[in-house]
Amino acid sequence: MSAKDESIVLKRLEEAVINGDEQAAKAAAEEAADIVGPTKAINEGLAKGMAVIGEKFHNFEIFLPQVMLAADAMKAGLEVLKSRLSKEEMADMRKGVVVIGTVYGDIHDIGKNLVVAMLESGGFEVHDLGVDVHPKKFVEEARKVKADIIGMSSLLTSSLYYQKETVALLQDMGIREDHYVIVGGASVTTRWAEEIAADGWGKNAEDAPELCRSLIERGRELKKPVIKGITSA
Ligand code: B1M
Repeated sequence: MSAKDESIVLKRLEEAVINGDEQAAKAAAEEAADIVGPTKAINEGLAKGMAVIGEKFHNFEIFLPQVMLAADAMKAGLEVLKSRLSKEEMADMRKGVVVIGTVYGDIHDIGKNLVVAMLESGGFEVHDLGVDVHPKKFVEEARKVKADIIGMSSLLTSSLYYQKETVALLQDMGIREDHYVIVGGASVTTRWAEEIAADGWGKNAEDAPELCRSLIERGRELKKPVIKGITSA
């Protein structure tokens, strides 16, 4: 296969995501897996498309329904490509393990689902617990899958408390150091993240992979938790 064929098929994947076209994403993924291999197809096709979408959404050039269609197309392509990865490639791809959900009492999941899509396209193994997730469930699942990061989304001011409760539970169990905690969602501020001693705060879905990557890469050398909203002050 020529370099031209490779760039054509990668572009096709990228555009399928940008256009939110699931069928095109699946077809391009099948083709790309044979031509460039699944890893390159994920990193230089699907993820690139999702990055473009994130940027456009951030700049108000597109609206939420387009982002969600793109996320669905990305997932469809990812399913095909993941099935073609070898065990070694799977391990190489894995940037980290994230357990994520919307907190107890809150059923808003649109933003959380976008964060999940961004993290998956960024190479993270994501365990999505859905909505209305009790602190105990976050902690149990994080221990079970040996998560690097627990991510909690909250849209309701009345449910914010459960982010705090989850951090407190980790502390009470003596396992606070085992998992980074990141928080996000419309009701979450940097001040709140600091108050509950979270390790990070994500303002936007597109920030989430960078936030998780930076936490994992900097590892436990951090003497104290660092609160950072990547695109905000
Ligand atoms: Co409700 N709702 N809602 N709602 N709803 C809000 C949140 C509200 C602000 C509306 C308002 O009053 N102006 C208000 C909350 C007020 C407050 O507490 N401060 C509210 C309320 C009060 C309620 C009910 C109580 C209403 C009622 O029944 N009386 C009820 C609560 C139900 C419950 O949860 N128990 C309710 C119900 C619903 C619907 C079911 C109808 C629906 C949710 C559908 C669904 O999610 N499947 C809904 C919706 C759609 C909204 C609004 C209109 C939109 C939320 C949304 O999806 N935004 C919302 C008003 C608003 O925000 N303008 C509202 C788009 C989404 C992409 O943004 O979720 O912020 P967001 O996610 C962003 C970032 O925050 C970030 O990335 C995303 C993309 O950039 N992010 C993270 C999110 N999670 C992250 C996690 C991270 C990192 C980044 O790391 C872990």
